Amino acid sequence: MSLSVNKNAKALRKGFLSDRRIEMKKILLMTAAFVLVSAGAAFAQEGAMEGKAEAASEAPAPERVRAEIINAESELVGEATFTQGPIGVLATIKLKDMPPGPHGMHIHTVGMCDHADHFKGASGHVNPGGKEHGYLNENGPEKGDLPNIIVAEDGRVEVELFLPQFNISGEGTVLMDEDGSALMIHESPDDHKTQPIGGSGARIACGLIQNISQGE
Ligand SMILES: [Cu+2]
Repeated sequence: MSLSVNKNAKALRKGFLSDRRIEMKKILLMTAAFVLVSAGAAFAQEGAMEGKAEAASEAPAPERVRAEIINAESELVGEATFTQGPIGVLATIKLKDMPPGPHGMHIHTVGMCDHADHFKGASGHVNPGGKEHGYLNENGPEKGDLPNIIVAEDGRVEVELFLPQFNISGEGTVLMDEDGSALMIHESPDDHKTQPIGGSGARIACGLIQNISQGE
């Protein structure tokens, strides 16, 4: 664009176009047309960029969230991933350095894992329906109830679990609600019946469920 303007200016200085007014008109018309086309293209591009900005402001729902699991000494002992499926969430949980044997495990309502307050900040089990605790309780279960994990003698355990009662985000019961949620592991087995936590005792490990990238 600027090149053709320069050419025109040079030509004008030489008096070349003064003898050829018709040619000049043609060139000017062509230049004007080019300006219009350029302006149109720029406008279209701006529109496209605005569209992109709008899409970015509505962040897409996360399809996978993670939790780094810490023990009561705040040491990292494992991790969990929660992947959204067509109905519900598929979880994988890997732990090490845990006391062998069965341990109660639940989704607690608040995304907070502070070992200094014995993970109490995570509050109780997710239970929007006001049910009683336990899979084997006729007035249960709570949505946050999960099966026990059974840690091997070497302190490790790895499980895959389907949580049809949860979605990661959106409507209904979701892991990523306003105050988040936490995966909690207790000292003792959950009998799936006794109130309020199946007799599973102290909170020994906690994973804050977060929308963070895989990092792998
Ligand atoms: Cu619990």
